[in-house]
Amino acid sequence: MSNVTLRIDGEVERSVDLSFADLQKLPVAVQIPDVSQFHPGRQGAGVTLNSVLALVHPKSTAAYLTLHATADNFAASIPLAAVRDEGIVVYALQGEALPKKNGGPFRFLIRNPAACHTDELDDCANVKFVDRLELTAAKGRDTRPTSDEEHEHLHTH
Ligand SMILES: Nc1nc2c(c(=O)[nH]1)N[C@H]1C(S)=C(S)[C@@H](COP(=O)(O)O)O[C@H]1N2
Ligand SMILES: [Mo]
Repeated sequence: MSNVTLRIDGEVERSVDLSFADLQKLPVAVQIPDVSQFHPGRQGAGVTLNSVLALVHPKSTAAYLTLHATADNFAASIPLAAVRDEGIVVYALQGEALPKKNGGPFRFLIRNPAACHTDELDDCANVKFVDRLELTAAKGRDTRPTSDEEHEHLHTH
């Protein structure tokens, strides 16, 4: 089993570092056994964003969720209120850690994202290899492509 963790910090009462085992132990009611129900073509099991936020107790000052992927230096920062009930942290595939080819060990998914760069909650914010969920008062780091050209470049490099 993998011992890598997902950090949740920033404007919170208590930061946490969550492992595969920690996520697996969360109640059945917050588990999403198969994300392909929302995203045909994407695989894995996850937990609701709300269930992991409940562990850190966001402060009233937390207004943005900034998703960091150190692996490829990618980040997206989205309004917390809009994403709260939409976000999923994908962490498993067939009972094992989510493979890198699926964006693992942790991948963020929005249940119903808008097309790339048409909205704050777009497909580009479905951050792969995410290792830190940072709650911030203002909009944080965001490296998402803002034009078709940038988007094309990201997908071909
Ligand atoms: N870490 C990381 N996450 C990322 C990206 C990236 O380049 N790095 N690209 C984003 C973009 S622009 C899109 S459209 C989706 C593509 O997800 P997919 O590979 O599952 O189709 O991942 C998003 N998550
Ligand atoms: Mo995208």
